[in-house]
Amino acid sequence: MTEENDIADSAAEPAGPTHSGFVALIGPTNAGKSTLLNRLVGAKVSIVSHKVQTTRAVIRGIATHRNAQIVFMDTPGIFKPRRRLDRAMVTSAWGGAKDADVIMLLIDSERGLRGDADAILEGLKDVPQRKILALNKIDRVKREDLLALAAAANEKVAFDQTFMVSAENGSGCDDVMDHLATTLPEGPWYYPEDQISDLPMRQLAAEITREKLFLRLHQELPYASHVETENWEERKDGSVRIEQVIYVERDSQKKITLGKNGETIKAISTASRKELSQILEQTVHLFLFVKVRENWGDDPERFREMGLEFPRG
Ligand SMILES: Nc1nc2c(ncn2[C@@H]2O[C@H](COP(=O)(O)OP(=O)(O)OP(=O)(O)O)[C@@H](O)[C@H]2O)c(=O)[nH]1
Ligand SMILES: [Mg+2]
Repeated sequence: MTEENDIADSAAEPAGPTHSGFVALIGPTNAGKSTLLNRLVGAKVSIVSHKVQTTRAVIRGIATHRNAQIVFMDTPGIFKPRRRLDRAMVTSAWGGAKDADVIMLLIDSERGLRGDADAILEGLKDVPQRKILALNKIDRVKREDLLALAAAANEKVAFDQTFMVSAENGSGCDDVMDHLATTLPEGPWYYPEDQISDLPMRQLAAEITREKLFLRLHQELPYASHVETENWEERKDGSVRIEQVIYVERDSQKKITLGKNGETIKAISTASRKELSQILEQTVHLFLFVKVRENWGDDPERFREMGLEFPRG
């Protein structure tokens, strides 16, 4: 090995002991967990929408800060489940919490403890891990309201630390990273330095299309749909051909997804293709097919594809 290589190698390895650990981001649906994950990792790893129940399974995003590798686990929002898919999502969120070294509860500070946040605080009481609180969307609320909210939440659960952040504009996020980097246990890194996610590209591509579908379609349709990548073909000219299937439950939903003269599916496809081209840094030819599968919400195979346990009964 040349001397030059020696220097390059030692620059890649952080000096001093390394720290690492898993941090589960849990919270009510729409609190901004996925937005925060992307912000902390510094790349789009998990999809985001203004609608509730966007994230469906645990997604890992890997960040490095100082000597620490922090593996964030984005989880589905916790809410009162109704459908089988809901139940699987909520189970997966609490499962993510169980696997973590630290649990970070994210609360939308505009909504406060109303609704599901209160029930989650109740559930957190029995969880043995170290817990930290992050009040998100502080760009939307007055400081005195934040202090009152922090006090109310800390009365219910003994949080090690409370942070006030805006996942949207990044405010307060460095404090979170500093805290985690210094408090996670000493230990080797779990992933190669440049890895930011453990999601296979085919699945991320399906998620990107699902995000566009969430943003474009209204009411119950997003929740009745599911996207899978069926085919991925790298072309000699450096481009990639991707085929995806959008599953819906009824023929009427298929019609809405296609839109008049195919306008809706075209808009979804264009938006998804543009973002995929950026992420993959290559030309993308995207082909979307809409299929009716009445009972996809009760099909164990679809759950496996999503990385969810199939709840029996
Ligand atoms: N103003 C503001 N909006 C935010 C902030 N963080 C997230 N949002 C918005 O909140 C909405 C929900 O964000 P997500 O990241 O999808 O929320 P989530 O908690 O992952 O939601 P689920 O996956 O459905 O549980 C999106 O419209 C975001 O743009 C923030 O700090 N400030
Ligand atoms: Mg999410």
